[in-house]
Amino acid sequence: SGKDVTFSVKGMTCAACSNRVEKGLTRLEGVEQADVNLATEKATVRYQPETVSPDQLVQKVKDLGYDVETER
Ligand code: 9UX
Repeated sequence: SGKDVTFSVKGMTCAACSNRVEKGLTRLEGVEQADVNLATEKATVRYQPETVSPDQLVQKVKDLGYDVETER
């Protein structure tokens, strides 16, 4: 179960960046899966909405030092 959200992550310039973002998101409570693609600059996260919000996911990425563009 869980919900999926996708947003753009800007400022990743090597594979260690995308791995860092992916692991950081995955370690958040309520995150079931996180995929971060360096080439497309997309993060797709499956999360439990009872536990964590998309805003918190975005904030985590910003805390790691990257910029986020959300889709609408
Ligand atoms: Mo690669 Mo990213 O040396 O913050 S880890 S640029």
